[in-house]
Amino acid sequence: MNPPLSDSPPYPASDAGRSENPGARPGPAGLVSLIIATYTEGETITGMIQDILSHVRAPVEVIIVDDDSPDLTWKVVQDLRDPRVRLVRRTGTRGLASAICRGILEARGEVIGWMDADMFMIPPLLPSMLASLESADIVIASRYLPGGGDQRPKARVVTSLLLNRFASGVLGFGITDYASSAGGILIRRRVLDTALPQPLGYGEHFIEFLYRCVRKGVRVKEVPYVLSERTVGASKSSPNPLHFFQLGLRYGLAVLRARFRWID
Ligand SMILES: Nc1nc2c(ncn2[C@@H]2O[C@H](COP(=O)(O)OP(=O)(O)O)[C@@H](O)[C@H]2O)c(=O)[nH]1
Ligand SMILES: [Mg+2]
Repeated sequence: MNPPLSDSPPYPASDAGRSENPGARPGPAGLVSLIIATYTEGETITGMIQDILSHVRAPVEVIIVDDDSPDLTWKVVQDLRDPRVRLVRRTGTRGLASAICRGILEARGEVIGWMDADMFMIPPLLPSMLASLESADIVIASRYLPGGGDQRPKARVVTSLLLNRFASGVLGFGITDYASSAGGILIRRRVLDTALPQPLGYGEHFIEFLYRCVRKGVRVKEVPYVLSERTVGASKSSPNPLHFFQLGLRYGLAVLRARFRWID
């Protein structure tokens, strides 16, 4: 049984945004750190980085965490030679969640976000997501609010919808798109003083990260977005139906684990 919510210490409601624990190398005031984990994203990454840099007015650092992609994604990023873009090239390991966590270790911003390399619909939303952070600690993009949508192939749309309905029913707190915790999310840095994502698996453990945050009183806001299918590159989560099914199962189990695991 989880402890009742009233036992949770009140979450700091100040709008200052700055963590009291800014990290070893704090960045300039107002810095926004945006993390993209990549594996074989040579065709998408340049456009994605350019879109981010053109839409975000605040000082920004884009952190790419590439797992030594055979298509040399890391070299594409390196060749941009843009001081706002930082590259972490990991060798001998793979994994979306651990790559995002590695990016969080690098991040110097007061605001930290992560998104997929093929989520081209997110950069134009960043200004309004950042504005929403003024009255929230976490902002996530949601497909299931009025104005949102999912334009991918039907099997993926239905699986995601069922999974998110399940997560919303089991975990609650009015969050409609728990799965966006793995991509399409901005957090204030100080949220990391309250909960940390686990560097395990694909995106499933981020659901628990988000749930732990809301249980501890972190204010979460959702903004609608329309997810479309990637037009270049290949999906890593659904190379075949069996893999996709297994992943769906892992997400379902992660929801139950999040709900019933004792938290600190
Ligand atoms: N660093 C790293 N990134 C990964 C890995 N697997 C997937 N990604 C990235 O995770 C994001 C989501 O992957 P994607 O193929 O779009 O999966 P889908 O949207 O679930 O079909 C993309 O930015 C991928 O490049 C991995 O093993 N390592
Ligand atoms: Mg994708």
